[in-house]
Amino acid sequence: MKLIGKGIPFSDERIIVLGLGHPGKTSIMLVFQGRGPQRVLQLEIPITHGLNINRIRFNNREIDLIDLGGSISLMQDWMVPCESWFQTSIALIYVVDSSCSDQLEIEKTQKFFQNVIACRNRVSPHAKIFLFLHCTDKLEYENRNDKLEKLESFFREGILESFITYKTTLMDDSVSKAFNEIRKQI
Ligand SMILES: Nc1nc2c(ncn2[C@@H]2O[C@H](COP(=O)(O)OP(=O)(O)O)[C@@H](O)[C@H]2O)c(=O)[nH]1
Ligand SMILES: [Mg+2]
Repeated sequence: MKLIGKGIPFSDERIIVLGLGHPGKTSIMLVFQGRGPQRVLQLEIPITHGLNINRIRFNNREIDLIDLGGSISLMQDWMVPCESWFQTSIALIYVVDSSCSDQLEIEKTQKFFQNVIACRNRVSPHAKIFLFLHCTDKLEYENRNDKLEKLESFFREGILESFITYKTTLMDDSVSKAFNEIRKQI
């Protein structure tokens, strides 16, 4: 049996949170744990090293929320995620900084999203997939919807599996709303 730390065993169910760079994975996890988004935005969040694991409880279930952020830099070939992370995962949340204007970075994270899905298909094909187009507040208001629609289409290119997209920001309650929806689906 694997241990979560201090001798506590891993839960049988896990949600994994992934995404390249610093799109807001840890912040989103803090909101999932019940912190107010505005408060989270004010925190000085240190860069995640290795794994960040938090146990959440709902509907009499105990679920490990695992932020794989820091592990990505430890991957030998970082474009191929380690399959063992996907074992017992019931959901996979992929986070993208929707305000990123560097096309190469966007292509890189889209490619990684595809690899993550391929990995999920091999190891935990029943895990639900959710894409968070995050930091929407950083997009110019005038062309925000256009930009988000284009980004979503780009992420859907070549993906046959169904997934749900949420457009989120810490500036409102969109992250907790998205999580309430996710809880109903897992
Ligand atoms: N403007 C804005 N900043 C955000 C939002 N979410 C996270 N951030 C900031 O983005 C930075 C990186 O967030 P963090 O959660 O550490 O990202 P991670 O590296 O993916 O875990 C931090 O300074 C956060 O305060 C958001 O919705 N809007
Ligand atoms: Mg982090």
